[in-house]
Amino acid sequence: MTHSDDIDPPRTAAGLPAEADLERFYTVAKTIQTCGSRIQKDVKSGTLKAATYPVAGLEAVCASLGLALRPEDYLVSTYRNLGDVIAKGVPLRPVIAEIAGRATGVAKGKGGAMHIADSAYGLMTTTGIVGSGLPIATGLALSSLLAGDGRITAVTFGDGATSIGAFHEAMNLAAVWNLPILFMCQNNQWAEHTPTTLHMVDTQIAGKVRSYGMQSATVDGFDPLATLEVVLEAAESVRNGDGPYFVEAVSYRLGGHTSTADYAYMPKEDLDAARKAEPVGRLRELLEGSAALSSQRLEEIDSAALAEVEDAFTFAYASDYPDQREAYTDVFSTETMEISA
Ligand SMILES: Cc1ncc(C[n+]2csc(CCOP(=O)(O)OP(=O)(O)O)c2C)c(N)n1
Ligand SMILES: [Mg+2]
Repeated sequence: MTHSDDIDPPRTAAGLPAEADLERFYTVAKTIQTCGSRIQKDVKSGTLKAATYPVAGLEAVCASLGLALRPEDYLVSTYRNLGDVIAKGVPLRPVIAEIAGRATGVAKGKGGAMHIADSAYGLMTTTGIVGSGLPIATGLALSSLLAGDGRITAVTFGDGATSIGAFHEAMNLAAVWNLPILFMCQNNQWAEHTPTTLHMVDTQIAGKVRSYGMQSATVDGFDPLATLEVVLEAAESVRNGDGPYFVEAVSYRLGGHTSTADYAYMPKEDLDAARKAEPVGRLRELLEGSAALSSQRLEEIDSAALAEVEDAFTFAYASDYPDQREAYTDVFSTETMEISA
C-alpha cells in the first residue's frame, strides 16, 4: 500500500475528519442506503418495474468518492451505480424517475437504471458492459490532461471487470500517459455467480496493477473512515499530478447480483458475517461513540434522508412515461466534430 505524503485532510482531536465532512459523509451514505432499500422493496413488490443492482455494502466506498471528487470532476460508473450517482450529487428526483422509466428522468426515461448519466454533475456515463467504463474514463482523463482543465476522472468497476481485457488496456495507457485518473475497484468478491477465487489466482486485486507502475492501495470497504482516508489521499495525489491511482475497496455483496436474483449459492456464514459488518451502521456507531455528531443530529439526518427518498419516489411515480415519438429523438447526433482543416 502506497501513500503520498503531502495530504493532510482536516482532523478533529479524535483523529477523525472534520465535523462538516463527517456529516456530509454520513448523510450521503445514509441516503444511498435508504434509497437502495426503497428500490429493493418496490422492485420486489412489483411497484417498480426495473432491472436494478443493489449497492448495499458499498455506501462508504461511494460516499468516500463523493467527498473526494469536486462537482466539475468526471465520474464513470456501472450498472451498479446508485451509490456513485447519489455521491456525485445528481438530484434524486430525476434519478428515480429514470429508474422508473419516466419522461422526467435524467435520460427522459429512455436509459433506465443501467444508464444513468448527467454531465451537468460530471456523471458522464454508466455502462452495462463489464469493464467498458475504464477506457471511456481514460479518454476523459486524457481530454483533461490535454485541455489542462484541472479536472480529475474517477471510474468505478467491480472485481469481475479486472479480468477483462479493456481493464488492462486502460490501466496501461493511463500509466504510460500519467493521466489524472482514479481507478476505484469495488471488490464485492462476486461477479454475478462467480466468486473472485474462481477467476483470479491472486485475489488481492491491487497486486494486478503493480506491473503498470501506478500507486495503489487496498482498503476494507466496510471500514468507513479507513476508506474515506484512502480515497481522499488517492484523489489528492491524482489532483497533484502524480498520475493514476488504483484503490481496491474490499467489501462483500450483501445479497443477489440483481434486486430479485437468487443467491442461494452464496455461503450463508459469509453473508451473515458481512451483513453484520455493513458500513452504515458501523459509521453511525462510530460517530455516536466519538460524539463527533450528536444522536439527535444523526436522527435528523436519517429522517431527512428518508423524506428526500420518499419525495423522489412520489415525484417519479406521478410522472408520465415518455411519448413513443421519443424513441426517435437523441438517437443520432446532429452535430459534427470540429476537425482541424
Ligand atoms: C463484457 C460483459 N460480460 C458479461 C456481462 C454479464 N455480467 C453483467 S454483470 C456481471 C458481473 C460483473 O462483476 P463485477 O465486475 O465484479 O461487478 P459487480 O456486479 O459485482 O458489481 C456480468 C458477468 C456483461 N454485462 N458484460
Ligand atoms: Mg463484483
